[in-house]
Amino acid sequence: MTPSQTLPSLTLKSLTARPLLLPLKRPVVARIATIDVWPVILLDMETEEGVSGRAYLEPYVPKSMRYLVPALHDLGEMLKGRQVAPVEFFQAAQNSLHFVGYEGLSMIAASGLDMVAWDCLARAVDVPLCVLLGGSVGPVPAYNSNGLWLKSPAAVAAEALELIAEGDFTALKFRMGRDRLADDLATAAALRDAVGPEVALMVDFNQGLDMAEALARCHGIDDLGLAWIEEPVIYDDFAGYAKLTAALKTPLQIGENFYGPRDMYKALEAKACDLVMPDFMRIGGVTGWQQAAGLAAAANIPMSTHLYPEVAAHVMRVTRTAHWLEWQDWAEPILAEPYAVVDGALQIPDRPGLGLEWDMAAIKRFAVD
Ligand code: SMN
Ligand code: MG
Repeated sequence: MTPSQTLPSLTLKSLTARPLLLPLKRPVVARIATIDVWPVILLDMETEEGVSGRAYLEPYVPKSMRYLVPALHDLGEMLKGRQVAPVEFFQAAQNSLHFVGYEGLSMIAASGLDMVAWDCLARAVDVPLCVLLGGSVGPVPAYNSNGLWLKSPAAVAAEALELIAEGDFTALKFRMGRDRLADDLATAAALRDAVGPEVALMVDFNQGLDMAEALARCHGIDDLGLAWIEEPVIYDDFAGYAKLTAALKTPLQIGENFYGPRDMYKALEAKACDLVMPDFMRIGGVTGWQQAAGLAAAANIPMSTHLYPEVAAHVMRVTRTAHWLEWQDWAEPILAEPYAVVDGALQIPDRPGLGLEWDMAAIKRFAVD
């Protein structure tokens, strides 16, 4: 049988990056920072053949958009006229910035380019991204990470019920790092009481502790039956993490600050964690994720996602050690058709690519210079 059509070859025409500031329904209140508006950079890739790609970045800090937007436009200019080949684009972007270091903002820009290029390619062949990657459309188990910041025990318990109701979730993440261990313990008790024994609970310290505090605090919560303890100390202290991992019964989770698969390799080599959860803007988009997923598979380490729930859903369908998808709805104000959550699982829509379409009126409303 001969194929009915040849694979389209796409030629990059332009990459446009548009900065937005979105309101957050539940502001982020962590030990190291408070965030009440959520920066989002919309990425639109156009090709000479008329196929376009869409993805976004969410770089936490509004002023970082002033550096990332020109960097993204520059990468688009650099690659203009070339065949859209995400793996090659990612490599070219990294190579072009290597002498200033491939981590930090360089990696975030390269990851954004990568995600939008993958979307473009999947749209060109008219299949959902997970299908292009060799998987199939289906549900992806998720935990709700929309809230449960550093509030009072009663407020956390009440909010937990709202969060479960957002999609019949069976897992939630809450934050710790209050002034005293007793306050964190009271919050955990109120939360468990509200949600019952079956809901899985993850805890995130958002890097808020030093090693001495972390030893005391993590031992103090080690008998609560938590699904994981995330980032108790500063993200790159792999020696400290190795010590905690060895000392604790509860699985230790890190990864949202791995800049590329090499960082994850170093963390695994140092036995710095039991679980990993790379973030798409830091691990290197879809391309970096795929490389990291190979490492996790070889090491038999469960792999969860961080932010970017739509990209996360697609790659989790082809991740050998897929664990939990972190669900947030923070980009939804600008999405025309957000993904649905059913029975605690994110549902991949049967649309080409990532299937993201912009709500143009909302984009106008939230645009910044
Ligand atoms: C987090 C995510 C987004 C903003 C601040 C903190 C957090 C997480 O570390 O894992 O969800
Ligand atoms: Mg975290």
